[in-house]
Amino acid sequence: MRLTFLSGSRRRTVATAVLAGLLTAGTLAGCGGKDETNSGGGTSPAPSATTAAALTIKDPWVKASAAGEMTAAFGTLVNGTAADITITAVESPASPMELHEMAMKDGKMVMQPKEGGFVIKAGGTHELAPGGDHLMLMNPAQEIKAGDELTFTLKISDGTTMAFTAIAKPFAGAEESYAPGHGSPSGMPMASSDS
Ligand SMILES: [Cu+2]
Repeated sequence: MRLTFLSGSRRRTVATAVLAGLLTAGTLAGCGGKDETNSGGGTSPAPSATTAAALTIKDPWVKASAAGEMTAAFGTLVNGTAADITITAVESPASPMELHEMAMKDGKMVMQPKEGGFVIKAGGTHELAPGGDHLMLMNPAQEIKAGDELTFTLKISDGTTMAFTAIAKPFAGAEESYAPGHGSPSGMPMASSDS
């Protein structure tokens, strides 16, 4: 299986090369030549994703679930740049998506949309894990079976994106209840309600 996020460091190298190229171009004005601005089919996006190229995710996975049942994607985001990266949204063909955090509401931990998105500090990591921040699949169109590979696209505040593939696996936890007022999920059992 090919995981696009694995190429992060290579793309970072490319980004560095592009930057070096710009500097060189400034010095050798007019050596223009063949860069990638017009190569090939024209279907690939502009090669400007320098920030996204340095954002990677380790061990991405999705909790297997039934069609129409909320579930979530996890992994460890790694910021390889010298600047903070803010993830403002996430998309997937598999489901409408939201960025979620866990928060205390009325004495209970519930999940809710993360105001302002996820911030990954310069050179730092940001864990997405059951019981913490996660990428929420609000309403998967189809059953997500163990072994399925789902693609996700993270949207970054500078306008770039970062796509990755996560594999589905069974998991008994991550059944947090949803904060009231954001649309209530019937059939989302509460992990621990001992109040
Ligand atoms: Cu959630």
